[in-house]
Amino acid sequence: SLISSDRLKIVIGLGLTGLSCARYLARTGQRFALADTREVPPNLDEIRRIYPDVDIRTGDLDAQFLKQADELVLSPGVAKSHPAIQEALSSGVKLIGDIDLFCREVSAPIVAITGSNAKSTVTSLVGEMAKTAGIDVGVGGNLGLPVLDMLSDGEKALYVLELSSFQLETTHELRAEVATVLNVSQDHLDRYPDMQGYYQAKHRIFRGCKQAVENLDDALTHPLLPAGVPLWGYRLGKADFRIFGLQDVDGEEWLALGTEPLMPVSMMKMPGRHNVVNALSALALGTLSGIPMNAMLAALKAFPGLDHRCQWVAEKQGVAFYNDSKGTNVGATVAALEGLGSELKAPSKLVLIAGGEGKGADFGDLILPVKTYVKTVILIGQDADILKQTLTGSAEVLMADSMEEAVNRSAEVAVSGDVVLLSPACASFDMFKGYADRGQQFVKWVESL
Ligand code: UMA
Ligand code: ADP
Repeated sequence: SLISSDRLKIVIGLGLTGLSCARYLARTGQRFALADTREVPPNLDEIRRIYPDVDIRTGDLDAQFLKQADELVLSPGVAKSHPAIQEALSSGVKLIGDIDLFCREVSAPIVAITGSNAKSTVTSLVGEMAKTAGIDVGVGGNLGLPVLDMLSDGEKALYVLELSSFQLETTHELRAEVATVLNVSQDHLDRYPDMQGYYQAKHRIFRGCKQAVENLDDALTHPLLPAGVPLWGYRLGKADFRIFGLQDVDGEEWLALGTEPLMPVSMMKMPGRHNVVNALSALALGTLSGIPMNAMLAALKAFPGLDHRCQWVAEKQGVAFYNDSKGTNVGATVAALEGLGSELKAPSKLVLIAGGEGKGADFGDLILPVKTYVKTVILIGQDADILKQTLTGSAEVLMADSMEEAVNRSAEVAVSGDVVLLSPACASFDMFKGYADRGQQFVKWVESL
């Protein structure tokens, strides 16, 4: 039987991560069992067919079963506070995640990126910079490609990893070449009762790192490092020694490092001020991982940004429509409002489509940017009423029952020069399959205006 005196790993979760762990453990000849808290997790029959000799348990986790493991390999979607997991831990079982398994195997340098927002954008951009430089790079993690799946066809020269706080909670030995927390704002209050636990999970990214990057405009990104670990920074302000920032060159704004101008901001394709921040952080991370500057700047000029992140959709009668469906928390929507709003010329304003599942968040931080940049807010979804209470008095507030109605009303209230922005500050699962589905529906109705 699988349960013998040999070292045993129990992989908890049969999603993308759990299956990548199973593939890796099978490939490397390690003993493992599988568990999932759901009675019938997706693809269960197929998984049983692929691993006929593996013990697979479904339904509520059983502490006695888990205690037989040396290590539990926990998927990010399962909270480690689960009583059966806690009981196994107190009897001496170790808790790890797929990132630990990956780090044990890999000797190539790792660029490790976390934050409440902008992770996917910065991870993809650093990946593009490396590719432009001809570096054999693996780009994955929370972005969608589980890290262990990047090992199946041999080791790369460089890895750029997007890491969530859930993944970092179970990570012990990252030892990144360069690590960063991009920003910290409220999210996932369903898993973290307070900001402290969330902050601490994110800062685990710096454990054993060789170099680090901080966002000087967000004090919560500042790492506590052992003496001698180089710390670089960036800010939407003056560049300096080891600080990426901005510089005026003959009245034109340039990205800069120290006293050296690098490239005019206007040459970037990504829209909005917040993407200037993202460019600066990618330049800092790329520099510390040894990517040549000319390749980084070429990649930056070419990178249009990712779909559903302040993505330009269309212009209709002088009104531009932007899809920021990935704006799934308050911090993201604040960045999108300031990012696009600060580039508008008076009297033009934003029309904001927002709402959905608020995940228990406090929407108060939306008030100031809505007052400053928004003329009309159009609300959809489960928590529309809570948003309405918060934002009434800061802008005109309208309610809509569907994305179609929201888009149609936005087109009625916007005049030439205005910008319509979908940036919900909420999760999408009340009305849509996910943020991508929500964004696609927005695009569909905009195109049919
Ligand atoms: N689930 C159970 N019981 C289990 C296992 C999972 O109910 O035993 C549920 C979870 O609650 C969740 C779903 O199944 O609703 C998926 O969980 P999972 O841990 O199996 O997730 P994976 O499919 O492995 O995907 C994970 C990340 N998902 C989560 O962290 C929830 C993916 O990030 C990531 O791309 C993938 O690993 C590869 O690294 C997604 C995400 O939403 C995009 N991340 C959150 C975010 O970005 O805000 C953190
Ligand atoms: P993540 O992977 O962390 O969710 P994304 O790159 O997918 O990050 O961007 C998600 C959203 O975060 C975007 O749609 C935008 O609203 C917001 N955003 C982008 N850049 C920043 C930034 N520098 N600071 C705060 N929010 C940002």
